[in-house]
Amino acid sequence: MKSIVWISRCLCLLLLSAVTQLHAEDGHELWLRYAALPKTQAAQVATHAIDYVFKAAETPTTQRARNELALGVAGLAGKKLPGSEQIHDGSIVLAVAGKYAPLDQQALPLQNIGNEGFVLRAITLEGHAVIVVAANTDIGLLYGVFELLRKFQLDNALAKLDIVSNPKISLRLLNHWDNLDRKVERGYAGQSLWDWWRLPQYLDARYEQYARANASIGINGTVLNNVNSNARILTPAYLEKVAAIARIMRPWGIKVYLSARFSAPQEIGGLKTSDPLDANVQKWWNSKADEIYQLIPDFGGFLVKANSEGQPGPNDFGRTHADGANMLAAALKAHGGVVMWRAFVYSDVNPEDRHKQAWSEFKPLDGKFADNVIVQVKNGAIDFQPREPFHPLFGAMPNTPLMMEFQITKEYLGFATHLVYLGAQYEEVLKADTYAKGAGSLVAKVIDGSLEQHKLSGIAGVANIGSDRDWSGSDFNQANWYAFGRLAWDPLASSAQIARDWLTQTFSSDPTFVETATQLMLRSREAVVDYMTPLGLAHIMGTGHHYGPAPWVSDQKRPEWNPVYYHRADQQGIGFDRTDTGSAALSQYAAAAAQHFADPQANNEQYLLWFRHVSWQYKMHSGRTLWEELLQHYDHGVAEVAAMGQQWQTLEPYVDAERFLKAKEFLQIQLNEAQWWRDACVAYFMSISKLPLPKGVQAPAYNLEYYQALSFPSAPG
Ligand code: GCV
Repeated sequence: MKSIVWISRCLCLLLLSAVTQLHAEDGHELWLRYAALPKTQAAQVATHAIDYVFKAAETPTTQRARNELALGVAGLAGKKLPGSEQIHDGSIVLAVAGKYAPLDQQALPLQNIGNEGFVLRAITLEGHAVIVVAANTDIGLLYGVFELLRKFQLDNALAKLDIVSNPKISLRLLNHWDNLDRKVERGYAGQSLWDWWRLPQYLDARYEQYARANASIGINGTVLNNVNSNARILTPAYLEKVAAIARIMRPWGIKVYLSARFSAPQEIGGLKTSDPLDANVQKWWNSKADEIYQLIPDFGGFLVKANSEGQPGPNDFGRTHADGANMLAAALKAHGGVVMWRAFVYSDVNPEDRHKQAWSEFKPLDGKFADNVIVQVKNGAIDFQPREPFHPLFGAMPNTPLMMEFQITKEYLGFATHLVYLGAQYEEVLKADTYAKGAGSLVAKVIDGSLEQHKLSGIAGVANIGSDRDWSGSDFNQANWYAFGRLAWDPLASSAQIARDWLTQTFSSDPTFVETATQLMLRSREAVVDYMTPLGLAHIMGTGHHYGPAPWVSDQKRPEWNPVYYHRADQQGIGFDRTDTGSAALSQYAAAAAQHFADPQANNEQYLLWFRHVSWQYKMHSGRTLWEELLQHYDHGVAEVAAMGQQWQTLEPYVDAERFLKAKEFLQIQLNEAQWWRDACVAYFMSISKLPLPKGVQAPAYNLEYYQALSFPSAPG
């Protein structure tokens, strides 16, 4: 049977490639394929890329910028791009400020774009119509080249090109939850990229490819190891390996950072304590920092998970998070390094609503952190759920720079096989209004530092990258990596436009393809909310591995690890009362934000069960009861995935066979699992509410016991 399936799959692939005449691709090239453009577009590029004139110092970074430009033009327009000393009509001028007097006289707005920005402009220079890519630094130039190549693929108006761009956020980082044995915590794309065993002698070609891909979307830092960290990463042998990776990242403008284990002074330093106020501990970290900077002069700094889920931290010694962070910050200060201190803390011995605990612990520390500390806050107060209200710490710590932590890997969103475009989720959070300083105090403005004029600003994405050929476990998961980078550069950008850009670069510029696939991606986020956790439900997935539904689980030692802690369903109703009659977590938000989330008049039912416990008979805006509405959402979620599958089917003529079939098969997995989520949750909530299914609503395929008995000892991640 298996071999019949296999043979028919191969035949299908062969047939598809014959029909589509598109060569098979495996996703390895990401969005940097530079596939040949349609004729008229290619001709346009060719007229704007006659040759290039280089007016900057030769550095490893400018070398990469020139190579990239040549590679891009060759692929897109089928044209060799010669270098030239002389400017012609159609030259591309690559220039760094101060290196080319005629360009400096053009009064380009270079003073506004800092060290990483660029100006892309079609101008007349020395009597010739040219496109200039100008920057203050070589890295700005590299970013400008990537943007120009993007424009070649997306834009029809190259003669009017006029872009002034610089990143709004200074630290734009990936966080790898990669262990030293190459297992990736919550990773669904194979092993860790970092081959620690063979480093530093063997340098896998993928390190450079990784750096290039990140640079192309403006990511400028990477934390190489898991926040549940192993102190061994700080030993001399490992630091040599880290230094080897750093050398590859450097020309692409990417700094390396490490997750530091707070108890390292005891574990690898032979000290009796790791108390941050102990002079010997400070000394140990100081000399560790000196050692690191000897090897890696541009080392970025430390990321720390402390006193969270069993990790060591300053509380172990009766000290605060600020004491711990400041001690590490002091060690890094002279070298220009930063400490990213995570606010993801909650404790099983603290009876307070988990939603409230980070705020309760960190808010009193506002203003107590050193100036090279930034506090890293997850987008929501629980844990990367399909939908969460923004974390109440955003807007609540005006005297402390806060950075965003998004999750790109889909721990709670169906792992690698579900198609869920996270750009939509990121945009929702970034554009949420904290009302901290009145209307318009967007989360984006908190983290880009503009709301409180902080110099330090940052955003991190928990990476979805591994050793799989397609890097991210599916082609569509690459879109989440891409969207993260683009939103890190410009947190107010449109995720819909980013999806269009990604689709064009990754698959095809055909307008029918791009529009249909964009719609598919945009509906995917709401679909997953509906088939997993509609109307503000959260954290009702399988225990430990987090795969599949398990709203019935109530036997975990820590109360807040039980799904029943979150949904609180009983025969009368469902939801977590976080208003004043309950945990009062709502009061951690500014009044206007709280009203938006939980006022029944505010017409916002997305968060209903997150903030309120309501009767099954509660009247929704639709006129349905809550019970009916819940069922309606579950059904809608499944129907949406079915519709996404149908939409994808219509796109077959535009996509190469291998990637088409993979997405098609994954969408079928997603449909089966969406149905499973819906059926298991409906069966469970029915058993609690004791309510019948309204007429026309399909009964779950199996009884509740069937779903409860499923087990997945080998689930990945
Ligand atoms: C790295 C959740 C995840 C853990 C993760 C933790 C964190 O609890 O399930 O795998 O640990 O978040 O963000 O620290």
